[in-house]
Amino acid sequence: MKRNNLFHYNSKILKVSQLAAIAVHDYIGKKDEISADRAAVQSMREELNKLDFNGTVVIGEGERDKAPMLYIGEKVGTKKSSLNFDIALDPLEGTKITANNQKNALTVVALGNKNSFLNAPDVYMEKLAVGQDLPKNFLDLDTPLEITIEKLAQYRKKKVSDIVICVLDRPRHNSIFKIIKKKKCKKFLISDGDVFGAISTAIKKFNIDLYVGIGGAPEGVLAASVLKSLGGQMQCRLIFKDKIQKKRALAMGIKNLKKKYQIKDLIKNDAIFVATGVTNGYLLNGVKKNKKKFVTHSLIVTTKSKKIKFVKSEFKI
Ligand code: VTB
Repeated sequence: MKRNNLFHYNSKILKVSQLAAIAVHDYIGKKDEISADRAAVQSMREELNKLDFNGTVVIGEGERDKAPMLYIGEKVGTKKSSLNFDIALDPLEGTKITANNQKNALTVVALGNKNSFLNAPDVYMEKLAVGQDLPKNFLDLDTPLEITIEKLAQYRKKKVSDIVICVLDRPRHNSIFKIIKKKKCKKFLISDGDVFGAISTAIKKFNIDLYVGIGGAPEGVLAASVLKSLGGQMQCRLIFKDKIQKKRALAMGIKNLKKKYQIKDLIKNDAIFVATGVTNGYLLNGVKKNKKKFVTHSLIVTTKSKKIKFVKSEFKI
């Protein structure tokens, strides 16, 4: 198989995320997370099954017994092709945000050659992310955050008090908030949606220097595919709350449960990442509907293009 066959799927994968956002439109602000998520999942599954490849979901909607569709290991595509791809997806990144019509909900899909993505279990993950133009291996989860902030200020030629740090607004991050306060840095709080949080560090207009905190592991892998393409850095470590989660991870092939993952461990090969706005957000506008059409706002970034392309599309009703 030619390596670049993957990139023939750019527009097809884009459409999968656009149609999922359209499917969710009617559930925005309806206080029903489950139905919103289900609409995105069903649409993605239907559309992926129309594509001419053998796809395997490696990052998906949980385990087979818990999620009826798009579970880890599920086969998608027409399955009649000789092209084998892996798929990482978060059909609705921000179910709560969607249900409450808040900022930043996205539909997210990434497509990669076989074994491109770390097969991460659906557990929490410690994450650190920064943008471009920093020395190799800049991040280390075991370095005290104060020191990382000071080093970052030095390399960015900024005052420590001008360093902007994005964090998910959760009580589990209280120790991070204390450090941010002590160092007088600027906090960029997000209520949900840390795919955006991590990738924002590599998109100049947000002026975010560092993403730090604990979010979902699937979201970590998805963000890593963007950071790999844009030249950012990330370090992550899985967090297991009990023996059951550890056992599941071992069964999925994770050998070292304490491993600190770099981008190259999370994304091992070429990948395409697409996202479409569901609600208005920092990154993308949400899906809009009028009498005649839906209007979607998406982005696509690949390890080949190495830059973000924004796409606005119209779909007749
Ligand atoms: C994380 C984050 C996601 O939900 O999974 C978070 O990675 C869940 O965290 O981007 P809590 O369990 O603390 O709510 C998101 O913010 C949205 O899916």
